[in-house]
Amino acid sequence: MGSVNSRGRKAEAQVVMMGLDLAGKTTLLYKLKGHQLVETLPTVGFNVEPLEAPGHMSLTLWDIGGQASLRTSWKDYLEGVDILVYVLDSTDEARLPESAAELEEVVNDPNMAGVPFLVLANKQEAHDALPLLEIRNRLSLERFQDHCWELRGCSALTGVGLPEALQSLRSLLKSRSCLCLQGRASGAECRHSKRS
Ligand code: G3D
Repeated sequence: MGSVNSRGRKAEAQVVMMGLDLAGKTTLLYKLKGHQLVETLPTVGFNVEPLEAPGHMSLTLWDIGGQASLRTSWKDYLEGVDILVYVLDSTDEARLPESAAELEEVVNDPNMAGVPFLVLANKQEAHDALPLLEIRNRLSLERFQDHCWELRGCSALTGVGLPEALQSLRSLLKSRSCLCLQGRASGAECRHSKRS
């Protein structure tokens, strides 16, 4: 994965989106692309789209199918990844433990060493969405001390939170090359930056 420009730096950041099926990954991908809402079908394999994001950020977004039968191949998409976006359905309390277990498995993959990740708690506009703080606690995000990460709420349906999610992507991508400072915030955003 990845292409290199004349300065020897990656011209496009490779962004892999994972999460359980029905979390809203495909909806998110096409909303970010500025498309009208599309009727989604379960992703068999992956969807991939280039995205020019604000701040001259060129991304290649990989939306990887999240059905249980496809999750064994998730690790195949992690080689050369620049950042992981892990999407979860904030209304699916029943599958939160399953989602947390899959996140742990992915983050602990050797290809994820030093790779930051962004957790997007999707469907936040729904009346039964779990609050961000509760999601942070239920995912035990604090245990991922060896990675820079952020948690953000969003709605792929309405687009609320997506500009902020892109900002997080930008700062997490920068964190790969910069000295990180320890920092946390609560409310709309939770963040952990690895101490180098
Ligand atoms: P996936 O790619 O992670 O499997 P999809 O998920 O993008 O296919 O979305 C699964 C379902 O969740 C879709 O509903 C989609 O419309 C819905 N969805 C996606 N994002 C949001 C959101 O932010 N809010 C709400 N309320 N729903 C969302 P259907 O009914 O087509 O299965």
